[in-house]
Amino acid sequence: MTEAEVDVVVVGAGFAGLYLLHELREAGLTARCIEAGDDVGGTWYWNRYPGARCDIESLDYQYSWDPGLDDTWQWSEKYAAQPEILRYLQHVADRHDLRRDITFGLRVDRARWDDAATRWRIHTSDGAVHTCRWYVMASGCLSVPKEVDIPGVDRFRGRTYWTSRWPHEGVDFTGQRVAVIGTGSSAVQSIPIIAAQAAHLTVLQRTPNFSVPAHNGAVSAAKVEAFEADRAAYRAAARTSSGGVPFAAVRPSALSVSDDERRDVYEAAWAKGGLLEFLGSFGDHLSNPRANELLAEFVRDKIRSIVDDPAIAESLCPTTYPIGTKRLCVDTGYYETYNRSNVRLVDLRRHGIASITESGIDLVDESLEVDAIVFATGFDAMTGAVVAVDIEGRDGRTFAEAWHGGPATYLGLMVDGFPNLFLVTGPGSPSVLTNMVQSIEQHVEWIVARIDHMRRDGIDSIEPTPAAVAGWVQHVNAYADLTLMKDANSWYLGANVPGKPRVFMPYVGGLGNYRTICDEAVAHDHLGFVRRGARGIEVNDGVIRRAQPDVQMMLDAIAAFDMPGLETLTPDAARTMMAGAEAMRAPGPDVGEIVDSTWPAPAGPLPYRLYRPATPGPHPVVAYFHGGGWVMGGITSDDPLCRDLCHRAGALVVSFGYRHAPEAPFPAAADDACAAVRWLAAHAAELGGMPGALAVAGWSAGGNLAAVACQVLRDEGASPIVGQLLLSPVTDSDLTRASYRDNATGYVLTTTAMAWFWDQYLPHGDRADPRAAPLRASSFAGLPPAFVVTAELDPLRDEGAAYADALRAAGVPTTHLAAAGHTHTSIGMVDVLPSGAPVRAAMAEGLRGFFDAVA
Ligand code: NA7
Repeated sequence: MTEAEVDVVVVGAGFAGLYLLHELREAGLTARCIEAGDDVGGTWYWNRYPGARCDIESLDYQYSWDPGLDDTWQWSEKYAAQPEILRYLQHVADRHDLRRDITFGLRVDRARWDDAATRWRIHTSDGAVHTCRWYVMASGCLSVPKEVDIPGVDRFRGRTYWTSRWPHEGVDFTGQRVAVIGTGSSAVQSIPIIAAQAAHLTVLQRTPNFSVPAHNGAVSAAKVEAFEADRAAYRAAARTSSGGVPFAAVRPSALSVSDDERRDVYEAAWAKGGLLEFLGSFGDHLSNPRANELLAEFVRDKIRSIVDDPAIAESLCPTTYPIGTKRLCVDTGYYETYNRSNVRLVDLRRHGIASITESGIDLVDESLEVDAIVFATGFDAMTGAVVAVDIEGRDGRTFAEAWHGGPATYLGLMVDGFPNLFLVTGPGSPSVLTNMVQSIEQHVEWIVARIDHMRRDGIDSIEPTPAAVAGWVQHVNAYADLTLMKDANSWYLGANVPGKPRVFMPYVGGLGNYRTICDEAVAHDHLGFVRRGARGIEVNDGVIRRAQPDVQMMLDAIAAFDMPGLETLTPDAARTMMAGAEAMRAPGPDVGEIVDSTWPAPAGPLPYRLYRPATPGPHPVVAYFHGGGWVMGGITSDDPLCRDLCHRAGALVVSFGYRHAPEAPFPAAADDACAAVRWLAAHAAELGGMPGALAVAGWSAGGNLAAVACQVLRDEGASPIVGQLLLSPVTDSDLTRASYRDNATGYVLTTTAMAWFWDQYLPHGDRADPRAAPLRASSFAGLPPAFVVTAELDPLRDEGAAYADALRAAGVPTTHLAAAGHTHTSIGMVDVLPSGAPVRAAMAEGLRGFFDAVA
């Protein structure tokens, strides 16, 4: 057995492996690249089927790291075909003399981490062992074909072909009867060419795909002009873009324009061709089901207009998933092919495959005789090539164990327990949702910079912490949840491979955003990583993106305004600022009726706003108290939230005005809140409420007032309150809890603003009075059942949790919902931040629970 030592072993000599070799060499490191194929190319080495071409325009789908390369290469087509892309990669390998560091025709079978030696030992198919400090899997997202899950493949006496393993010498189908199984991108590209050659072609389709025309031809003059005007700026724009391709910025909603305008935009995008332009023709195709359906129906109409036979056209129309949630195909004459007399479409949803036979394919109701079968059945995508290697990390941990419930990575780049092992375009990175070449370049540069840093700073090993991985997995999922991407049984989800865990693998947050996050992790002293070496063990545990993705976008937008802190304003100026923000927000759902009136508060009449459900009454009743730190706000300041609660809980919500500090300091607001509940209990029936079914609810300072009202009315005896819903409530005047430090700044409500609110509300008196700080109550027994919501990124988080604990300890039935990744304000941002909707649904469920218990 031979044993060779290099600094880095790289698996795969495609776009990623070649660039890695170059960068490692530039950094003065030794590297060995191991490649199963007989030459460079990766995906473009293997996928040689007829018609194989890239669905990203050639000018974008090329390296940007070697500007001189651009002068030595000219693409012949807008979308380059596989042979040309392969020639390009061969040209790059020649230009930089990369082949001398590559061993071809070899596979990596096993990889073992030797902790004592801080080395990987890589076992290859020739029996050799390569020892290295760093091990990089640049093995591709679509490189392991999916196993064929149809019985009888071995019995077939004709020829079988896989699009992903096409014979190098090509295939001549002249005079043959051919069957193609599958209708993904590979099939959509190859079917028109096979149909033109074969005597007869049968396409076996299980799920139709959406496809848009490529309109291939010469590279567009406009594109060349944009690139040549300033090459560096063009590439820089690609690097920070969402999809890795320079693209016009934010587009409006498809629902914001008239039908005619929308049709014009769609027609123009169809005439131009290409998937990014088409899907991106409006901004909300992948997030709003109604917008998506408009685009989907446009394509279906195109299919109906192209395909002569209406029944075949309907079979080709996808109806079971949103457009764009499976990779949108880009074709040349695909739908037209079904007008040929030698082509037949078999819809497997109606005539399933029973088995493959000696002479063809048995459907459940028919036998097809064919000479050749083409499997265009896809890949074990994104994880297949990684788990194909038997990898054992620290303490014998295997990838199979680490990814038991689905792939889990930090930034798509590293996995806990596998030191110095890097993935290129791994699950959890933008990869296949972007221009792969740009994503690859970002990964390669980040990885080589880490290796360089380790070498310079005497660090032997680096790996992510389990918390960093868990946090990233949660972030990737939360982002996907904001889109429609999980609504299709796609290979992005692993849904095409039987038994594979359903986890949405690519990061939908976009390349530019992702690049910022990767750089931020490094800039924050390698947040989420453990580094071991000469300086000892450095653990910087943490989660890089704690906020929900939409909450983070909101925080970024707010930060851009650079608004003054509340504590720097007068109360009136603070009120004006809050009112200004209210004017810009979405209104929230419709309710049956809204009535504004007044109620007789202790110091004179105050306003209330009543929200009545659209359903027939009488309804259970909620006395609601708005937020605003006892200083700001009013009966309409939580309007969207009140509408939402009314709509979801089917309850009559009455938002009460109460006196504000500093003009009316403590206990004015508390007294008003208690009086409001007593008044509502007495007048519920007249307002259309259900007697005996009254809950209190409130957000922030309003949550404080709701909690206080429960205590005061309990102490009065015979309280009418059947439940309390407290959203991020103020429960204590102690501002030293951990959440006041963790979330002191950066999440809208700051610790200093909270101190300022207390100074307005209770400037001189006793802040330990339970009517101000209900957590200081001497007893919590006998209080109404509670539903307490706390937000992770809120200074008030810990006092809300403490209140829930105190209630529970006193035997009060209590639900505590700790909303991950939310701030003090985000849960109430109805129709603005989708991630708050599940929390509000749970709150409404909580209210229903209070009422059901007394029904
Ligand atoms: P895809 O997109 O995964 O397509 C595979 C196709 O094969 C798809 O239509 C599948 O139908 C079909 N398929 C898979 N197994 C079967 C069986 N057992 N019976 C019938 N049909 C089957 O792979 P491609 O190679 O076309 O494209 C992969 C990516 O490469 C593409 O997205 C681009 O990014 C480039 P199903 O949808 O599962 O019903």
